[in-house]
Parts: sequence; structure tokens; C-alpha cells
Amino acid sequence: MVTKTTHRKEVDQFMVGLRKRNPYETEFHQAVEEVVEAVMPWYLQHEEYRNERILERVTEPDRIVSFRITWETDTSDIEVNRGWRVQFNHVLGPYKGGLRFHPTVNQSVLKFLGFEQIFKNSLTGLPMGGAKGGSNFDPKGKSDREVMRFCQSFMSELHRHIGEDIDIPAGDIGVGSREISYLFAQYMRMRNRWAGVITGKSLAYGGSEVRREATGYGCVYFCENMLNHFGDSLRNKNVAISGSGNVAIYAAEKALQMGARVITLSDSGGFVHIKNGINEDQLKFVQDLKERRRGRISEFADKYRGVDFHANLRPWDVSCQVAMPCATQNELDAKDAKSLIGNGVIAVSEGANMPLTVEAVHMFADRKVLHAPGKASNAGGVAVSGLEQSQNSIRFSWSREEVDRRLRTIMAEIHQQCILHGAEIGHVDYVTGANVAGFKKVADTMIAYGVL
Ligand code: NDP
Ligand code: 2IT
Repeated sequence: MVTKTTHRKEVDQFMVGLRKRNPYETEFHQAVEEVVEAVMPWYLQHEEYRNERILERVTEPDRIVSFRITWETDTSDIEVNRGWRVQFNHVLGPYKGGLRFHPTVNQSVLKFLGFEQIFKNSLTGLPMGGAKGGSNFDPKGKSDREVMRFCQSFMSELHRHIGEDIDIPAGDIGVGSREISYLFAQYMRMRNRWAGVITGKSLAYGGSEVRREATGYGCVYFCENMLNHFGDSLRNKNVAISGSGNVAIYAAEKALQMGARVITLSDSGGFVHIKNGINEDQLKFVQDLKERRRGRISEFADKYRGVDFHANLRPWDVSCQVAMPCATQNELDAKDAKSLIGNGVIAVSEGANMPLTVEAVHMFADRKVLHAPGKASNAGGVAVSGLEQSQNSIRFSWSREEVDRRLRTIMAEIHQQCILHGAEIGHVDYVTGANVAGFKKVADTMIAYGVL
């Protein structure tokens, strides 16, 4: 039996070492601490994991490639950015994970994302290791040609480090179908070969049905699984969603299809409150505004009556039963959690990676709010990426119905694994369940491989 004090002491001791080895990498520390806290009681009961120093080994990336990206603006100025690929762990399969282009990207952010990806990919049941990459490049306000030149320069270096059986990048914040096309084309040009080396491709050249929608849809499927497990459902629930990018838009679409009312969306400028819930036409407008016109969410409120824009605020003060943070890390803090709890939230399903601060995670746990961590609830995106790889390998494309059916099954199986390792009397601790289930497979495989 592991007491709470031993547990805390072991976590703290491990984290002191990790912080010392990785100074200033606060996002990485946060992601590691969540996993270590969740798995420690189980870890301490299994001497073999400890003897093999699995925690020390799994928190050290296999390698990090860092490189310069030089590109030319439309006015012929020279710009210099930094790029990275963090290849974290490939015991379960080739490295797999997205690329993020955002000014806040640094090594700490990519290490946290790469670390999360190991356990998320493990949960999908598909043979994928964990990686992440990206650049501090800001695509906002750049012309298509500038983005193209940046992507070409980025891939001129990255192509050396990836491959369909080595490392397969995909999209993330700031990397959507436009960027994927430029990156993929440059890979082909550099190597003179077609290979399924990137996922999230367009349907015309090897992409999968439902990949675009997969993260958002998967987040809603997972949430429905949680509610169904307790005899409830999304029907007629008020759902607050943050973000208005790829994940948020398709989470909203699926929530709407399942009979919920989506009452908020947001971007870095503020949030919109749609009092009666967004309808299909309005969602199409937002989709076009964000995907094609690259506009601001405030323009949605300008166009429709009954839609209010709240500048520089996040959506967590509105009254809702379900919250889906789908924008970025640490976008929901203790104050927001208090407000959501006060308004009667029953479920939080993370579309984004690590959207909750540590305090917010603990507050939802104390109040027994059903809380799905991103590594479980946003795994639909990488799962369909895995299915895209399968289709590329067999040179065949499955129908939309087939891919959606497989996505639903994978999300239901992840939910089952969370119950297996996180069930309590009258409650499920999804954070513990997801972390233990994801970690166990990686740890067992590392032991089977010997000392590497
Ligand atoms: P997009 O670039 O399509 O959209 C990002 C959205 O989040 C935009 O609305 C953006 O607003 C907002 N946002 C980004 N950074 C910030 C910030 N610092 N403060 C406030 N708002 C911000 O990205 P995705 O939808 O693909 O990704 C969203 C989240 O989901 C990320 O955490 C990502 O890691 C995660 N995720 C994505 C997957 C995928 O398949 N795409 C898979 C699994 C997880 P603005 O436009 O104003 O910047
Ligand atoms: O965070 C994520 O899981 C992603 N951005 C998707 C990764 C992928 O390889 O599809």
C-alpha cells in the first residue's frame, strides 16, 4: 500500500531532478508532473519499473533536432526563424506527432507536446511513437507565398530526419491543409519520391476522409462516452467551446449533430457568446471565416444578432454543463475552474493539449467533475493520422463511413482503458486512467527491449 505522503515525496523527489536537468522548461515540467503524479502509486507497486529507471528514461527525448529557417518576404527582406523536431520515444512505432507554427513555440513547448504524444499515441492502440515539431514562425498576416517560402525552407532541412517508417509529422496550431501541402510538395521535390511521410494531406493526394474533422469529432465522441457511462448524454446540454480553429470548429459541428447547444467559440482576441446556441448556417460562416478568409471571431458577432463579442476574455464564465477547451495550453486556470464549477459544469473534455493549469486540474478532481485529459479525448486526430498511414501503405482509401466508424471505435476503446485504470466508486478519474493505461504499454515495451 502506497501512502499519500510516500507518493508525494517520490513525485517531488523525481521532479527536483527533472527540473534541474531541464531548467526553465516550465511547460515540459508541467506535462511530466501530471503523468508522474498519476502513475506514481502504480509505479511504486511494480519494482521492475523502478529498477529499470523507466521514468528517468522516458522523460529524456531520443533526440532533438534544432535548425535555422531562412526565407524571403514579399518585399525581399530576409527573415530568420528557428525550427525543431523533438523525436521523443519510438518504442511503439515510428515517431508521430504534429508541427506547430506559432510565435510562442520554443523547446519547452515542443518537449511537453512530444512527451504527451507518447502516451496519447499509446492509447490509440496503433503502432506510433511520440514526437512534435514546429517553429516560432507566425503565419498570421503573411501572404500565401510567404507561407509557401517558409514551408519550403523548413522542409529543406526537416526532410533529412523524417520518413514513412521513421517519423511522420502532421498539423497542429498554425499548420493546416495549406501548410501541409507546401511541406509535402517540398519533401517530394527534395527526395524525388512519393511517400506517406506527412498526414493531414488533402483527399486528392493521399489524405484520409475524416482526418480534418477527427480531433474535434473524437473529443465529442469521448465526451458522449463519459456521459453515457453515467446514464447521461450531450443532448440539450449547453457546451462552451474555446478556440475557432480546426479542433474547435469540428467539435462544434459534432456537438450540434448530437443535439447539444454550442454557446461559445473564441480566438486570441476574445470570445463570442451565442445565447441560443450556434446553428448550422452560422457554423458554416465561422468555418469559411476561419479556414478560407483567415478572419477574426469578432466578425461573426458583427454579422449576427444574438451573438455578443467579449474582447480579451475567455469563455469560462458562461453557464454551461460541458466545457471543451480547444485552443491552447493553460487556457483554463483556477479562477475559470471555480466559475465553471459554480455554474454547474459536469464534464470537461480537452480538445487542446494541456489546456488546464495544474490548479484547475486539481479543482475538477476534488469536485468529481468528469475530466478527460487531452491525451485521451483529443487522440482522435492522431488516430485518424494513423489510419491515413495505413491507407497510404495499402494504396487504397476507405470511405468516410468506414473511417468514422473506426474513429468511434478507437475513442470508445480509449474510454474503456480509462475506466479500467481510473474507476472509483461512483466516479471515474480519467486523468489517472488515461495516464496509467498509456504509460503501462510504453513501460512494458521498454522493459522487453532491454537496456537502451
Ligand atoms: P488552429 O491553429 O487551427 O486553431 C487554434 C485556435 O486556438 C485559434 O482559434 C487560435 O486563435 C487559438 N489560439 C491559439 N493560440 C492561442 C493563444 N496563445 N491564446 C488564445 N488563443 C489561442 O489549431 P488546432 O485547432 O489544430 O489546435 C488547437 C489545439 O488542439 C492545440 O492545443 C493543439 O495542440 C491541439 N490538438 C490539435 C490536433 C489537430 O489534429 N489539429 C490534434 C490534437 C490536439 P488565433 O487564431 O487568434 O490565434
Ligand atoms: O497533438 C496532436 O495529437 C496532433 N497535433 C496531431 C498529430 C498527428 O500526427 O496527427
